[in-house]
Amino acid sequence: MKATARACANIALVKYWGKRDAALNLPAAGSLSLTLDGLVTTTTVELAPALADDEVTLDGRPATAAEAERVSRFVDLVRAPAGRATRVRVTTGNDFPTASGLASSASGFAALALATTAAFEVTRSPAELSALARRGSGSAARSLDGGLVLMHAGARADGVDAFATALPAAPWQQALRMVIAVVAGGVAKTHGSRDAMEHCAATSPLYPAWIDQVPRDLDAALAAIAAGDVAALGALAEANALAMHATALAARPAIVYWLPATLAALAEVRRLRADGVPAWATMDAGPHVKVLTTAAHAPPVAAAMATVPGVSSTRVCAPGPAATVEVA
Ligand code: 2P0
Repeated sequence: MKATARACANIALVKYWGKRDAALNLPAAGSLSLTLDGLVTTTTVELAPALADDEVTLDGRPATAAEAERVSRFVDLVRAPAGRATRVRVTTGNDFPTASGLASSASGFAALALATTAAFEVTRSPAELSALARRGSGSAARSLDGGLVLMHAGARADGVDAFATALPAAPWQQALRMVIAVVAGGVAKTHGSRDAMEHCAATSPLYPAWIDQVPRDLDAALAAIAAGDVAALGALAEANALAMHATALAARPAIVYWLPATLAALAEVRRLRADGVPAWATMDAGPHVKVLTTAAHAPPVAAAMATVPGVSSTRVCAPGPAATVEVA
C-alpha cells in the first residue's frame, strides 16, 4: 500500500507562538493563517514490510538520523494505535527551496499525516487529521485546509479539541495575495521556532502580555474577515506579527530574527501604504518579510519589494487549496 499526499504551506496572520503542553504539542492560544498555492510538499508513504527500519528521503537525499527519528516518531502515532509494526518508506520533497526560509514543517507534517493514515488505511475525521498533524508541528494543523484557516487552541488536556478548521470561503478572499520577500543572508535559522517559543515563554517579560493579546487579535481578525475588510485584517496581521517579534526581542538573551534588510523591507511596506497601496507586513521565525496585499496590487508590491537592498527574491502567492491524497 502506497499513498501520496500534497499539502501547501501557510503563513499565519495571527501567529502561533507558545505552547501549553510540549508533549502533545498543544498551542497556548489559537492562530489564523492563509494557505498559499505554489509552496507544495509532496510526500509518499509506502508500507515496506521487508524493511527493518523506516527509510526516509528528503528532497532527494537520505534523511539525517534526527530527521528520520522525527518522521518515525510521527508515523508511530498512526502505526502504534493501528496495532501495526510495518516499516515505511517515506519520500518527501518541496517544490520550493527549503533553504529559502519559507515554512516547510507545516506543509511537511500535513502531507505526512495524510499520506501515513491513507497508507495504513486508517480513517480519521478532518479534525482528527488536523490534530494528528499538530503533533508533528503546530503550524501543520493549519495546512490540511485551503484558504483562511483558524486553529483552535482547545481546552482539553488530551488535545482532541486543538485542531484547525477552514473559514467559510468568500469571493473577496480569492483576491488576497502574499508577496514573499526573501531576505538575503537569511541562512540556517539561528533559533528554530520550537526552541525559540519555549525560550520566550520561559524568559520574555512580554510573553504573558502576548498570550493575553492573541485571543483579542483573533476576534478582531475574524470580525474583519466576516466583514470582508482587507485593510482591517492586514493592519491586524502586521500588529500581531510585530508583537510576536517584540516578545522575542525581549527574551533573555534576546532572539533577533531581523536583519538590516528586514527593517528596510518593513519601511518599504509603510511607504507603499502611505502612497495608498494596500500592503501589510508579517514575519515569522526568520528575517523574511511577507506582504499581504490584493491581486491587483501584487505586481507593483512585488516590484517595490524587489528594489529593497538585501531582498534577494520575491514570490507572489495566491490562496492555496486543501491538501489531497491519492492511494496507489
Ligand atoms: C506561525 N510559526 O503561526 C508561527 C509564527 C513561526 C512563527 O508556527 O514547535 O514549526 O513544530 O509546533 O509549527 C512555526 O512553528 O512549531 C510557527 P512546532 P512550528 O506560523
